[in-house]
Amino acid sequence: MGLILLVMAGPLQGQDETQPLTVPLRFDHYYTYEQVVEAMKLLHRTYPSLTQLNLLGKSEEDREIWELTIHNPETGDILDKPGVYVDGNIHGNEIQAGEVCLYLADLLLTHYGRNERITRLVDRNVFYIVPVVNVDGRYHFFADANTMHSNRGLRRPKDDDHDGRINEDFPDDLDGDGNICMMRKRDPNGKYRTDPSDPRLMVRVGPGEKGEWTLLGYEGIDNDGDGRINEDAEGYVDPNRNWGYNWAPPYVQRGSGDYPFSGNAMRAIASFMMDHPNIIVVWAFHNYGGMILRGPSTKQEHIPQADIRVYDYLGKNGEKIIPGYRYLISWKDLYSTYGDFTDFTDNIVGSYSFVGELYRIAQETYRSPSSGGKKEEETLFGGEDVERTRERLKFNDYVAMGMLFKPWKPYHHPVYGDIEIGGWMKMSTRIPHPFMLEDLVHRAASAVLFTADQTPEVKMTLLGKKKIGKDLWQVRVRLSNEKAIPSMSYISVNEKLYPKDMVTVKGPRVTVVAGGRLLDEYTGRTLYKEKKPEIQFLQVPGFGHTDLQFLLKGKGEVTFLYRSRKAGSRRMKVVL
Ligand SMILES: [Ca+2]
Ligand SMILES: [Ca+2]
Ligand SMILES: [Ca+2]
Ligand SMILES: [Ca+2]
Ligand SMILES: [Zn+2]
Repeated sequence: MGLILLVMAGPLQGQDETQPLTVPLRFDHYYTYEQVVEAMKLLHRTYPSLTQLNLLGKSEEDREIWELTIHNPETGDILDKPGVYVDGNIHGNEIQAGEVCLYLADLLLTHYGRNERITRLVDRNVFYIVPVVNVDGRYHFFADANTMHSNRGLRRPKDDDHDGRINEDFPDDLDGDGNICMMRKRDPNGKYRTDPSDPRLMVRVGPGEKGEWTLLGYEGIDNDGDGRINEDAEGYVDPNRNWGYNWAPPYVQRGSGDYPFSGNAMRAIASFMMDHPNIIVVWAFHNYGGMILRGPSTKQEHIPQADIRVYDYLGKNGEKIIPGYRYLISWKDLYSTYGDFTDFTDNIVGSYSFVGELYRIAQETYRSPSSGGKKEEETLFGGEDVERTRERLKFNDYVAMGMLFKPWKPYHHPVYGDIEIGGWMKMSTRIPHPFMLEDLVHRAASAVLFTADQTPEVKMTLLGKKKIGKDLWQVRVRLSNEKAIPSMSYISVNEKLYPKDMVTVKGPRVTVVAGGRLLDEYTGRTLYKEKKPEIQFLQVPGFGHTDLQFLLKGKGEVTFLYRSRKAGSRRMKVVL
């Protein structure tokens, strides 16, 4: 018992700075911001030929935002492979998202050359991994006393209560335990009474019942003497409402910032993405709720059915890879948000994007299968359910060794007088206890790898070559793709986000007389392009193919070159 407590106590504080980091990385604890950076540098040092470490920019408080690129340069140029971008911790308090990214990097690198599937992925794809987007948020989440919800936003100075002072009244860790918990005061007119089955828990009083407690919010005093408590903490700019697509000002979308991309990290990542146009899959990890979300983030009608089919295929497989997670649509199944990251990547970068909402609090159970009661899923959106909270308290006691919930303790408050401080601690509720972390990071990384494996793999083959006259040839070329994701998204095609894929035909002694899309290989029906038949524009669908037909005059060698922004390039030589 002593040993278990010793091992778990360090990690639950989030760090064990006496232990040097080693590869493979460990996922039985959470890494501080500094340790995440150290871990990325260590992976890069250990696998220099498979990685690049890029400094994307600096945060509002001058912390470094790092990106780790994983690919095998021996199998092709970096921009010539389907790019998979994965990030986490854009909300500073959503820390396990960073561990998912680190785990993914660690898994790819430590298994390269030893595991066939991983080796293939590293050879065929390129992974861009940003474990911590909101670096100040993660730093402060570990370094300062927090609730499980605080230090979410960017550290952009903002006067929340318009009193001319900035960030002057944070919550305060009154009892000095590193957590911002709740304050409660005995009050016969209060809205809460003690739960008879667990005195730590309060339940709302019913009509005609007598109250016992008033809840006074998070721990804190009136730091600036303005008569209000905890009214102006960091920010608030929400880094996931600050992107330059479908952005809305703060009176429409709380926390959107002064203008799109006003956050340093947003600007740095957007610019990185513009420099890496091969990104076709995006994963952004958050907590919590156990969801795999796709866009749009507000009600928009422009997403083509053909893209939705791709999303459904990937999302439904994701649901199976992470048991209990649900594949949902952001605006429809949750709520609408403006200036969202994945709306930006879907509609500007032209990727297929998912948000992984990590961790189901339903895993915190203390119940035998025969005891009945509500199903875990039924409590997911239902808010706080007393029965579930009782169960979670038992989970805290008997499984998490009391590390999630702080027992109520008396405290003398300068304004409220005699109160009690207690409740769920910062490393609870949204974040799994470290003993559950390894399962979480592995399954989330596996969902990413499933989508990476489904990025387009275009093959160019000669479908037919027929002499139809003197020096006149009919040549058919097939571009096929046996993966689920097309060579470019249908949004990208419809909204003309960038030029379509191209096939160019060149031969020193060959003229392209005609060329176009072969619609039916049996009837030969072809949609010939009016001008410049030697350049054809196209998209290669998922689980399908696109055929071209050319009439070529001349003889000798002719080269067909396929070039795609996201699916790489292919070259084929044919001799007439
Ligand atoms: Ca203020
Ligand atoms: Ca405290
Ligand atoms: Ca105040
Ligand atoms: Ca104030
Ligand atoms: Zn989030």
